[in-house]
Amino acid sequence: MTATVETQWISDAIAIALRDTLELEFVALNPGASFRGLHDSLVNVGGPTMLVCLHEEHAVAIAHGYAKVTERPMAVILHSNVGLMHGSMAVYNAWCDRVPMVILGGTGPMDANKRRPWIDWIHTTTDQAAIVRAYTKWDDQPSSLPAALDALVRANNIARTEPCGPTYVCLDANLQEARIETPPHPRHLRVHVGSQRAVPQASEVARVVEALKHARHPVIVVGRVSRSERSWNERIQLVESTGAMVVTDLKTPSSFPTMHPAHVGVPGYFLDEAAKAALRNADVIVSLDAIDLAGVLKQAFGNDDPGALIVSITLDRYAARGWTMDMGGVARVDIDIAAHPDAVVPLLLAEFSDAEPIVSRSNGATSLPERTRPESGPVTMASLGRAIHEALGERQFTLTRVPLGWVGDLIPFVDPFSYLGYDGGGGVGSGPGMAVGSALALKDAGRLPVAILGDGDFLMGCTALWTAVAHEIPLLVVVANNQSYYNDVVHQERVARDRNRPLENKWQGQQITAPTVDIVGMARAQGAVAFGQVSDAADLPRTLAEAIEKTQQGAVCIVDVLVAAEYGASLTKVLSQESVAP
Ligand SMILES: Cc1ncc(C[n+]2csc(CCOP(=O)(O)OP(=O)(O)O)c2C)c(N)n1
Ligand SMILES: [Mg+2]
Repeated sequence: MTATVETQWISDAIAIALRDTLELEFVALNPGASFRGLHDSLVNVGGPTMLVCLHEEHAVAIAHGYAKVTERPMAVILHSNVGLMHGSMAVYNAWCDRVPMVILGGTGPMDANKRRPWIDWIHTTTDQAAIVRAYTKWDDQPSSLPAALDALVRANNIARTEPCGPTYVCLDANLQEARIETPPHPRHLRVHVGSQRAVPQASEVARVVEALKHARHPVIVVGRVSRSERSWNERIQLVESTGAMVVTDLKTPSSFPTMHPAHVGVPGYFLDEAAKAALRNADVIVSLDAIDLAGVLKQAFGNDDPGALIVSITLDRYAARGWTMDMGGVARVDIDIAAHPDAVVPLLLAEFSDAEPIVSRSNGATSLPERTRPESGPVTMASLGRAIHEALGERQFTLTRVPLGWVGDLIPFVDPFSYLGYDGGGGVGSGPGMAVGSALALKDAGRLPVAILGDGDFLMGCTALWTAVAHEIPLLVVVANNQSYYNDVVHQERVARDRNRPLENKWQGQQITAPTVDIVGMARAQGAVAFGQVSDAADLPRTLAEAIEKTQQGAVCIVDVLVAAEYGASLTKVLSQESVAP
């Protein structure tokens, strides 16, 4: 803003450093007195562009959604202890999703003599970062301007270093509000950002090349990879020149064209039968940072030895913390490469560059389900998916989220931005906020951001949409409204069967029907344009077309669609298995 204003206060220097040194373009926040100094500096001196949020959980989710697209951190400021507590679930989601994020907080004054009665005491804690330490990469609470700038530079670099994650710097309210006695040393003005990518050992890469050259049925399981178009193309080339088959999932963003003949089965949260069969038939299995590789293998092989040679390419060991089990199980691995998959694929590819493209040894081509138009009657997840796909037409789109009952072939993934994956930590309520952050990152990119959200997810997080309206971030949200927490209905049914209880009781405590929630009203209350409730599939094409058009004109649009409360048989089966549930 007014960059000419002299930086007199410590928070002025911090605000400017966030923008110029850390290169953070946006800061998401809900206000709080513990950072009133920094807030004043952001408003009157400069810094990242402020995004105002109605809940701290949304501030973090917005930064999460932004990082999913850009692979860069957004700054978030969370008010002393209470704001941090509100934001903590979303921090956990960001941690599990390995996205970069720089979180700032306020506390104190730590000098008890300077505390205002009552309020400063209840908002001061001795070790505020303890609330999120188990699922952040690093934290600090600096006591001077130079120390604060150092802490911020370090927080930024650590957040951006793979495996990425959130970092947290707590700024004493008194420190922020103090005058600058000695101007910061110019070294602090140095731009110091960017991640360092670990280089894999050549001998280990050579072993993988040998294995792939001799493999008759290689399978590549793709997990956490980047949004780089180049890496996307390299994966396709590697698959085509090795004749591998590919398994992807809905937990991670689109990583391989789902309609490619080498793509096996339908991406989901768990393996489908085709993917399991491909893995059982494999002689070499290469994991490109698959989430819970041990769990992937367990789904295909149970406790049996897979027989195949297993290659794991992941940096995830560097994201190890003791509190959460988010690293998944310990996989029996034959070749273990500690590097980012995107750094390894080109090295493998180089050894196959002369090879005749095999394209695929697979017969597992997926094809789009038959379209039976015109559809009418009650809406199912399948008919909703087909209608959205149809309405999108030739447009470039990004699905920021799909609901739990989604079937992964309803809308094919054709590029690295087709789909952004799930929420990381399974924390419901993040869908709207993450959609807003992703839509912000996609603004002006010529892509239509589309979030397809469960009603439970929408209702927990829908005030995040106010931020999209307030900051003019176009976004289309389709609510797959089954008027229930259906995921948990499936669980209650399982328990009812085990215990021989009345099956019809599975709905109790799970339905959102008495009263039904006015989702359209909730959306309009945020300033969004709302459509529906649509309950007949015949009305979907027209409504979706109108909503898409309005979104393209710059609106935030919500379409409330009443969908049948049911999941596909395979998801129902795996969800309700013993000890295999989200
Ligand atoms: C914060 C949080 N609370 C509760 C849960 C448990 N949970 C998992 S899925 C789910 C249902 C979500 O409902 P909705 O978004 O409507 O999806 P549906 O299952 O109906 O398709 C719930 C409550 C959770 N994962 N996170
Ligand atoms: Mg629901």
